[in-house]
Amino acid sequence: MHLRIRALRLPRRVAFVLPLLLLFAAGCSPEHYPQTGLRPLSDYARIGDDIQNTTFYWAVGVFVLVEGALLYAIFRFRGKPDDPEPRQIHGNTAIEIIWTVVPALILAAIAVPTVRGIFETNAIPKGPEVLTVEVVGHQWWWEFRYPDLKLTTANELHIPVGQTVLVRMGSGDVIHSFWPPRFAGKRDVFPNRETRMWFKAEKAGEYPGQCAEFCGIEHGRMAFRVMAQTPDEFQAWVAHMQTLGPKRAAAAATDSVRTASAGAAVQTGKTPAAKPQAGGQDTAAAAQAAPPSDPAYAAGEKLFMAKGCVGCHSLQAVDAPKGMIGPNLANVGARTTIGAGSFKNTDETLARWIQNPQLLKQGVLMPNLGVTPDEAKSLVAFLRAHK
Ligand code: HEC
Ligand SMILES: [Cu+2]
Repeated sequence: MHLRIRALRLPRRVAFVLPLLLLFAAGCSPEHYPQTGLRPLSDYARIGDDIQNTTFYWAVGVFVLVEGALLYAIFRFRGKPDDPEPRQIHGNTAIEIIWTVVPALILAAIAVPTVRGIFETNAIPKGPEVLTVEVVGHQWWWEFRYPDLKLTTANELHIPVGQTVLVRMGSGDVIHSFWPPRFAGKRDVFPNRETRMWFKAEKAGEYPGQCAEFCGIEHGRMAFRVMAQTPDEFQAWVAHMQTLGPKRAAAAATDSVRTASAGAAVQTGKTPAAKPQAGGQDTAAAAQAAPPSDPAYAAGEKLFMAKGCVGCHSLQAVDAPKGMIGPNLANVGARTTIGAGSFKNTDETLARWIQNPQLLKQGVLMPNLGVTPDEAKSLVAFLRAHK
């Protein structure tokens, strides 16, 4: 009687648990949660993904065989009330050899690609086509430096599709972990020690990344975005960023209309007479020069100095000083997010951030500087023009 009731209860439990499991699995949808390591978009990520798949299929095979044998034995040899006691046995050399040798062979089959993958991912790509990026982890944001291009930016890593990127990583404070899941697995980032990874992105797009090592109160808001661009788009971005140098900053400060040629000079490393590059860049640089005539911009610029923002933030992308406490703001006006991927970069959030960063990101290492709403408006106008 008791047994019959339990047998009846089982389907109800299944009916309850199954939808829950389905709901759970729906949470894995890569469209809504793009921060996934299961859809690789680089050669490096594919190495890990292939090993994971190999291991997974072996595991499924083992699961089916073992559970199948178990279920078969349970049903085929189940006891009935008046069965005699079965024959008692002890040990079976043949079976023991089989269940030792077969798993050993399976483990070897998994170990070979795994060890090969470890060596492949640890190799350092060399050659003129390799783009080196330095990643510096900070509490709680990411600094990206391009030593060969002399560029610095923050929280948005621009890379060209189809070109191998060598990522050399370090930390300005505690241990972090750099994790751009579509392109590579997690790799720890240490103070005073360099770690590396490399990858060649396969598809243009904007992809999320995240610090993956608990590093303090705002670890959860230490995200970044990978902007994978076509080679042409990337070159245009580099050319534009190279107009955001110290000369441009100086020229803008004196309200010079010649900013465009100064920008071009930084870009080519030659005199201002050097031939301008693509026409679009000159207009971009000219647009940069325009804002100083806006009174809000001028007021914002004064506040940026007076409130001490300048002590923690650099406004030049070219040859930016190292070891700044806050993110580089040379192109902050163009970035999609602020607060290391935490908030959309709208004028409203930017103003709220400047007035009270602690309110948006508790414990953040940017102090509350007592900026009034009006002052914040001017600072937003100033920063928005830096793009
Ligand atoms: C003591 C150093 C310090 C000072 C002074 C400072 N900041 Fe910051 N700022 C930071 C740090 C650190 C962050 C990064 C916070 C984070 O995301 O965890 C930051 C972030 C920012 C960001 C967001 C950047 C991004 O891409 O996420 C903006 C904008 C900004 N600060 C503007 C200002 C302005 C304007 C002032 C002056 C009113 C100022 N800061 C003063 C340290 C400072
Ligand atoms: Cu971190």
